[in-house]
Amino acid sequence: MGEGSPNDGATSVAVVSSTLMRNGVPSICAEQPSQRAALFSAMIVGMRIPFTSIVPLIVPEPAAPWRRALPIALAFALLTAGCGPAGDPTDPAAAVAGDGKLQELLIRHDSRDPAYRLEGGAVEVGSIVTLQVRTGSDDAVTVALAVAAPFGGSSTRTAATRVKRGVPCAGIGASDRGASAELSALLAPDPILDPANGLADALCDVWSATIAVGSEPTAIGYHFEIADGSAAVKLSDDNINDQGLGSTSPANVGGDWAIVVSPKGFTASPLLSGSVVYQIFPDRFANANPLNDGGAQRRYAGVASIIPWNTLPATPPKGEDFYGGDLDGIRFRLPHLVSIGVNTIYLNPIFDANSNHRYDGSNYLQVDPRLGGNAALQRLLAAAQKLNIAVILDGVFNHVSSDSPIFDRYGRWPTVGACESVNSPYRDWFVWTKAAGAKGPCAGAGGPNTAGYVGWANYDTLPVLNKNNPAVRALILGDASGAPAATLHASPAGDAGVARWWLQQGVAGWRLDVMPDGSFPDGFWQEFRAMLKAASPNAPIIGELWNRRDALRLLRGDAADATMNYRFRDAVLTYLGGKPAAGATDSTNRSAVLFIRKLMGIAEDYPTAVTLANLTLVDSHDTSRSLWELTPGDGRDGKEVADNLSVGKARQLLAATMQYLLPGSPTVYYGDEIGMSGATDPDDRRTFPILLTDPRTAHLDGSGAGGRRPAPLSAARSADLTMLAWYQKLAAIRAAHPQVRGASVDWLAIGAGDVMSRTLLFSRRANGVAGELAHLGDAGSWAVGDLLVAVNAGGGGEHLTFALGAGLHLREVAQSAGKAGAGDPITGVDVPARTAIIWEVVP
Ligand SMILES: [Ca+2]
Ligand SMILES: [Ca+2]
Ligand SMILES: [Ca+2]
Ligand SMILES: [Ca+2]
Repeated sequence: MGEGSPNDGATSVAVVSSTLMRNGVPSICAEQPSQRAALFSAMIVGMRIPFTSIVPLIVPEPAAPWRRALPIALAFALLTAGCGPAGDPTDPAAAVAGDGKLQELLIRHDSRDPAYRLEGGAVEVGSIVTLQVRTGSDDAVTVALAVAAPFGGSSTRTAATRVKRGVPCAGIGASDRGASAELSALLAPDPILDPANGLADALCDVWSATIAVGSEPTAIGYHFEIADGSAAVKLSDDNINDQGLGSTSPANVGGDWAIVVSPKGFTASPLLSGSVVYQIFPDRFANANPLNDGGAQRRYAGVASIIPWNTLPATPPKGEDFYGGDLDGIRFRLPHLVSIGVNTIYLNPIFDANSNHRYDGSNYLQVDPRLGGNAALQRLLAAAQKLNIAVILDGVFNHVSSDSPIFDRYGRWPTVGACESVNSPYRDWFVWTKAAGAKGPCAGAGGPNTAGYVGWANYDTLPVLNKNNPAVRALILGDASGAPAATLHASPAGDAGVARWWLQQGVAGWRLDVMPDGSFPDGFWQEFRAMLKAASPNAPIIGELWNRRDALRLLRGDAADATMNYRFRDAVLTYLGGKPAAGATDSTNRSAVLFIRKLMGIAEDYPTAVTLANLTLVDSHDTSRSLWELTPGDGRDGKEVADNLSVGKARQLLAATMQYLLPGSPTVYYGDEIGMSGATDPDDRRTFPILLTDPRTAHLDGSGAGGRRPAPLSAARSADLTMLAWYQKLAAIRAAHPQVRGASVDWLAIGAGDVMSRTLLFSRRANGVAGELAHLGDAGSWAVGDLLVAVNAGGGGEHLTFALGAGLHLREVAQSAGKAGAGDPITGVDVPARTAIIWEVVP
């Protein structure tokens, strides 16, 4: 609950939910010296401004009594909600079925614990998933499983069956998949194990129910409903971290746990699995040919300008400032990409367009002449293929430019565009908004200027295509019937459709802009996938799926292969100390425990094939640069202060470590690897500084024949070759240890600070199986080549203890701070502030 949070000004606050509840009162209310920390959620209800939010907090004990650790408004809220120096309202001996009470501290479900969800993570069609829930023994009268299929729909309830009665609560469930036993106790704390709760000897029942997931790919949501007379609670996911532990509340405040159901045998594109992806904003990466930069052409209402390399993008962004980057420039810089392990390039849009971002394309079959046209793309594809680099294009199939020939709002094309006449052959390709007689920029039944149209996000430059129109579908998807291509646009592509036609030209696959947009009808992306995979089974399909709900709908094996994993970005940047993205609620929480929980929750949401393919990015053209977020200081001036920048860069090396050494396809936004910074659009789209170490590319700042002199660069904005060396080292480690491209990661330990620690240790084992752990003391379970990675995101050194067993030999492979690690890695090591250390198991 930071400053300016929406509950400011709330006149009434009710605490309705907590993972540590005692008969409706958060147990944290009682100050317990032995309780080192508690994680709880509260629902804040503002009466003046209707608002609800789940607020996650870590409250350290005994270092800071909870009232002092909390924002004053929340502490007051807890007090008014009945928190105070309470006694212990939970008396296990008093439990009775039918007494109208529930022992909420004993109620538990953990989707990552095999004792509670027997088939973890995503499953294939036809599976039966067994779900179990713990209650106090002979406490609850009814336990029901509520299932919503698809996720977010209405629920149907089935009674759970009691399968165990009167067993020690502490013996139910042991560890989370993918985490060591010691770490599980911190990742998924069980209140009965806290001596302060006096529940060590409590007895519990276990209830069980199953879900038959059906025969179609889908996403299923579930929660539990537990009742004893008037005491009725819902046990649902807790919204603190997706999946894993839940919490009880009168309402389903946190939402359902999710089970993704994928087709049988679903595998991601091998082209994408574990690839290293490099994202390029083409106008800003490299300008090989100043002669194609173009002049001051009219662009919508404005005029394009050509800007010298190294100057900052115009603010506010109008899309009219061009730097002259082109595809031949990318081709000349391919060796640089190879040096950081890149084998896939994702290009922001390249088709003919009026803006520098080119999300307003005019012609799906024509590469912008400013980029060198179709011939330059062919040269790039041929050169990339020689280096085993695949090229993925940005598919903007939702909308086109208002200045495109098929729309022709400005009357610049010989075609009769949809905006020009109701009799245009393209009229039904768009969606019209004004009735006859109304005003609008286009021709309507009442004559000129009597019709309006739907533009994406209300931008009038981006008329939305009507994807229900068969001709529009044929344009994108092709026409399986073999009917003649009916349109100007489709004619060069023939019946292939533009998506498949570009595959025939050597493009590997597509990133799909605004994939979840509601204007794509049901089944559109399933048809897109079937069409594309029939043409090329390996063609990657990457969705622009920002939020979890969209990902659950489109990332289950029948639409996209992978997403731009912004959830990974949020987790990494928060942990490393940057500001989380808008919408994140946990700006105060940067602990290793919460970071691990977030990554486990993401992995649990997706089939393994998706986890392998997901683009593990830390920024893109749509976000601030990660270095910007990780650097202390305000604004450009503050972030370019040398001391601040060095903190940010140390953290950036850790971000790269997470990208390159955790499961997924590390995705480097052009220039991250040499220390490019910048706030969000347009500042995240600066020009790539020249690498003076490579004279062959010294002219790619547009200073070639006929070019303009680039602006000088300050030291803070120059290419950082030390950072580049770290990316190159990570690429070399990745290449030498193929298990890094797999899905198995084991979270082994965190630093001495326990739940407040900023230090973590994970392994990537050569024979690793996702979710299965070696016993740490068992040297025999480790193999030569296994990797261990320690990361300390904090500003102070931390000691990390890990007992790997006698006879195990480790060799330090790399250290981001450039100093040798102190201590004995077999039993523990000091990890300096903001440092990553990587070891491998040697004979
Ligand atoms: Ca009861
Ligand atoms: Ca959870
Ligand atoms: Ca150029
Ligand atoms: Ca025209």
